[in-house]
Amino acid sequence: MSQGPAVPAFLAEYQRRVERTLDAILPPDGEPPAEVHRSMRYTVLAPSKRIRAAVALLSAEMCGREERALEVACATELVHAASLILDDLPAMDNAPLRRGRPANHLAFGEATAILASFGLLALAFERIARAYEPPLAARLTALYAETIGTRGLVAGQADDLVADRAAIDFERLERIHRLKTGVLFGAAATAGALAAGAGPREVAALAAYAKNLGLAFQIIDDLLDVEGDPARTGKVTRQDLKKTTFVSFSGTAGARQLARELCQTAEQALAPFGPAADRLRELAAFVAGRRA
Ligand code: GRG
Repeated sequence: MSQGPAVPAFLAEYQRRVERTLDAILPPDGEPPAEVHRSMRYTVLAPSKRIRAAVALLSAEMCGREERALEVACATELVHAASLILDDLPAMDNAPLRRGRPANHLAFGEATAILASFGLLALAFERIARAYEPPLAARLTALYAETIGTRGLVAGQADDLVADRAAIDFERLERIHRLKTGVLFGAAATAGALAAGAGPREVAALAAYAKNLGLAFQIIDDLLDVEGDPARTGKVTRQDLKKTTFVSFSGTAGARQLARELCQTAEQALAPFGPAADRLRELAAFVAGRRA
C-alpha cells in the first residue's frame, strides 16, 4: 500500500512547537489531583498529527501574524483531546485504542477520564480568556462554546449515536460529520484569523476552506477504518463496519474521490489569497492523500 504524501516540513515544525507549548500549559503530573492531571497529559501529549492546530497557525500566518494564533491552536488541541476521550468511552464508541495507546478510560478508569475531559475543556477556555484582549477574548470564547455545544460537536455526536441504530441518508451523514469534525476545523481557522486581525472576508474564506477540509479529513478517517494499518493510525480498524459511513455509501474509491473533491472545494475558497495560501493548499493535498 502507498505510504501517502510525506508530512509537509512546516507541519512537522508546527507539531513540535504546539507540543512544547501544550506540555508547558498542562498542569504537571505531580500536582493534585495528580491522577486527573496524568490522564489529561496522557491523551493530549500522545502522538497526534496536530492538524487542527496547523489550520489555526496557517490561517494566522496568512495575515502575517502566526505567533498570535499559538494559544488558540493549543486550545483547539485541548478541545480535540477532550472530545477523543469522551468519544472512546464505553457509553459512546467503546474504543480500546487511541493514538497508539489504550484509550484514556482503560488507562485511568472511566471516572478519571470524564474528569480529565472536563479539565481539558476548562483549561482551553481559561487560556483563551487570558491570552487575548477584549473584545477578542469574548468573541473567541463564544466561538469555542458554540463549536463544542449543541450546535456543534455535541449535536454531531448525539445524532451519530442515534444513527448507529438507524438507516440514515447521505445528507444526514454529511451533517453529522460536518458537526463532529468540520466545525472544529472551522473554529481553528476562524480563531487563528481573528487572533491575527483578519477582516470579515478573509475570516469567511478561511472558515470555508477549513470546514470543507474537515469533512474531507473525516471521509479519509472512515476510509482508514476500512483499509488503514492500525500500526500507523494508532486506532483499532474496522470499528465502524456496522455503522453507516462514507465508505458504505460510496465504496473506498468513491470515498477517496469525494474527499479529493472536498479538498478542491476547500482550495477554491483560497483563491483571493493567491500564492500566500500555498501552505494551506499543501495541507489540503496532504489530507486528501493521507494514509495514517
Ligand atoms: C464536549 C468536547 C465535547 C465533545 C462531545 C464526544 C463528542 C461530543 C464528539 C466527538 C467528536 C469526534 C471524536 C470526532 C472524530 C474526529 C476525528 C476524525 C478524530 C481523529 O482525528 P485525528 O486523526 O487525530 O486528527 P490525531 O490523533 O492525529 O489528533
